[in-house]
Amino acid sequence: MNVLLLSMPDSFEHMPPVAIRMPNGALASLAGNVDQHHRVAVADLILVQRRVRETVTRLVRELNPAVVGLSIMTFQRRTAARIIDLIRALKPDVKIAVGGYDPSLAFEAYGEMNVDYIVRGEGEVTFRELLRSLERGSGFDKICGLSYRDNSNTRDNPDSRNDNAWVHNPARPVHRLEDKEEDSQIRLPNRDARVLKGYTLLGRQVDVIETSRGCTYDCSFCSIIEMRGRNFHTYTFDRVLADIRDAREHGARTLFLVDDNIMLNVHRFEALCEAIIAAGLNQLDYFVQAMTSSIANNGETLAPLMRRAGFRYVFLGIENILEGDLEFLRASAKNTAREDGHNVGNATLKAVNYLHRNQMYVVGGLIVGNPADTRESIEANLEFARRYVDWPYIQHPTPYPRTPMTKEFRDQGLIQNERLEEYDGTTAVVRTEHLPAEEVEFMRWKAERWMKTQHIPAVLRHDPWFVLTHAQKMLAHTFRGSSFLSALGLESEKKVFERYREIRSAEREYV
Ligand code: B12
Ligand code: SF4
Repeated sequence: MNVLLLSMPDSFEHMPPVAIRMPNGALASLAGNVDQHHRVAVADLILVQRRVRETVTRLVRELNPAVVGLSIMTFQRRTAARIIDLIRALKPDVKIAVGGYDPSLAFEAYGEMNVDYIVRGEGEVTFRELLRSLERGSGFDKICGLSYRDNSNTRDNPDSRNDNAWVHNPARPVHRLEDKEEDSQIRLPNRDARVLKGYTLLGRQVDVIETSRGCTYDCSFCSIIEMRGRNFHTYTFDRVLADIRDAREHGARTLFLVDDNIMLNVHRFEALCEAIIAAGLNQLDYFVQAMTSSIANNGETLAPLMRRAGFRYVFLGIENILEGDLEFLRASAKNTAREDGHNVGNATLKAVNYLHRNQMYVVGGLIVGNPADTRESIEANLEFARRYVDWPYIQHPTPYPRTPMTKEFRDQGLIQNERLEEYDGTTAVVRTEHLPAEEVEFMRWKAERWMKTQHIPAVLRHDPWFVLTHAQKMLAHTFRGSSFLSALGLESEKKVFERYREIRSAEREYV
């Protein structure tokens, strides 16, 4: 069977496509896990952000897929709907499957779209079984994690239009990852299936790898708990190293570890660093996401080891520097430093220091605009970012489907914007008890643009050619909305912000 897998073109403020275009890890993993005789093509539409319609049209015509699968986040739902309509118009009888966080957690919304199957939760085994059933015509009722339309009414009675009755099979238990049985294993991703080129992270070819899945924390803003429950499963080091080698053989020089929370088991992570060094794979640059507590509490040995293994950027889930906000975000525990078995306060500064002392850069993940936030509390977080982080990754709390936070915001009547395509993390869609959403976003936007420029010298040292050839475009992206007049101080920042929002709104029309 010919299968086309697509990830959406929508990007957000902190991932400017001029510098960052990463592959979607889920699709290559799905491609590696269907039965070998299928012909699968993976297209990450971020690589053709301004040519989506032409590219999808060309791929559907060239590949003539029997099944098309789309991977979708919530802020990409509108684009996904447009792409689905386009595919249907090009090939009315094609079977369309959707998966990823948004279809899994907001499956009702997809029930109303022109799709045939919703894959909820982990997809490798479900999708493999779906293709088998389609090939054999054997029905879908045994496939855990699958939602499908029950057309029996339409079959029995051709006049009936009741073809919208969705059947939601029971959830699929999360995969243990270490399974040895051939049919239940998750095999390596199939990177050969990718049909578009141009992946990059600051000028170096980038790929993603996974070493584990899951998390046992329950931060209120995170979708993970509802997606897969609180658990943590790991791949063997042999598999991880094979995956790294495969990514390198496919040209990658930078690897992004997409684990939900790799730092849950620090000893394992240290052993993984050792294994990377022993295998001589530490010449690659690694990006990883980390909890501040793990780095603060183990930094003495962990940070030097990470550096030797090739880790260069660490995305720290600081979330907020104020205790009240951390409580709202349910993120206090993962940000607490411990000494001699006792809690000794916020772990952030300690973690930042360990990373800096070991020549690693801190991508500072902060969330501002929580219900109790005032101008002063937001400014305190922005000031922290100015002083201590190398690359700011500041977001606003966003009510994604089925997170605990979403319920709280709804109960408090703080959600100001229901346009999901703006739920990209850097558009404030909820107000605080004291400030409207626009004001929160304006404060962040104004501060963050300048913070980003401070990191240019560090990138210049590492990738001079990239900076020399792309600096102008990157600055133009960071300062979108600015004008000659605003540079001279003859136009207010608010005016520039309005223009930036208009540009951003036009950018979102990908299809
Ligand atoms: C790594 C990661 C990133 C990386 C992305 C790197 C990359 N190119 O893949 C970075 C840091 C860049 C990133 C950015 C963003 N991310 Co992010 N990210 C994650 C994270 C940690 C892991 C995702 C991952 O790759 N997992 C590994 C793969 C294999 O698993 P998977 O994606 O779940 O896919 C499986 C299933 O979902 C399913 N599946 C997926 N697609 C499909 C398609 C089909 C057809 C089928 C059948 C099945 C299927 O099968 C897959 C295999 O089992 C998650 C979750 C978390 N713990 O926070 C958040 C998460 C996915 N991100 C999220 C968000 C919101 C974003 C941002 C918008 C803002 C932000 N928070 O930073 C940006 C947008 C990026 C952009 N396009 O511009 C949200 C999505 C919420 C939602 N409801 O949409 C999550 C869930 C975090 C959260 N807030 O809860 N992210
Ligand atoms: S620690 Fe990270 S992955 Fe775990 S619940 Fe919190 S935000 Fe989600």
